[in-house]
Amino acid sequence: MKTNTLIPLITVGLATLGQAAFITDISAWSQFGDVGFISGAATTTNAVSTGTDDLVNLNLSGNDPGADVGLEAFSLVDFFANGYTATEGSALKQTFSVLAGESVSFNWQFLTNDSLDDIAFASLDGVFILLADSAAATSGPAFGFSQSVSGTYTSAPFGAPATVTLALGVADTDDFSVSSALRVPTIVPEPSAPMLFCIAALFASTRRRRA
Ligand SMILES: [Ca+2]
Ligand SMILES: [Ca+2]
Repeated sequence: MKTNTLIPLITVGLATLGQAAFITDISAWSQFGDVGFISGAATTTNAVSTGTDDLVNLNLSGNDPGADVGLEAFSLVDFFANGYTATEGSALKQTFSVLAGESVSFNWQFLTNDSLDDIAFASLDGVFILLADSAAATSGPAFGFSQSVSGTYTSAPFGAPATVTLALGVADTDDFSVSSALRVPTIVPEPSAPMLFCIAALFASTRRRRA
């Protein structure tokens, strides 16, 4: 697992946050299964590389999604304990430091062709967060998928400095076929929060250190 030391970017808006870095650099994240991009956004799918999960090949990277046991170990979650029988999926994750008062916040978009069984999730220090399931994807076609739904996740502010691990993933449940994707395209402005940290800051700090 790659671990990056965060240079926190504290902001009252978006001006100092590196959206471009967030969108274009997934190399600083640990990856499990199929992780790539859709329209410039970090994206993970549950589509196998051979394309046999779907009528068209929706795999992004050439890497197959992993089995549920591996996905759980990577994402630090127990799907069954949270009501889901995950079969296979993919995820990306990052470990970083937060200061007291900071939150983790991101926009997400769930894309799916599966009307029944797929889920998009996050895991923050092993706490399972359901972002969306197939039934919630009622916003219509997007990026070649038949249904979609978008949202924003913002954690509660951390009460003390901490090192936290955030995973973002998508999984088939109950069966293996008909695929979905989770996009995390942008950071979220939280102008009312005095000590907001967005995950995009991580990418920005990584790129600055590499420069
Ligand atoms: Ca699949
Ligand atoms: Ca599925």
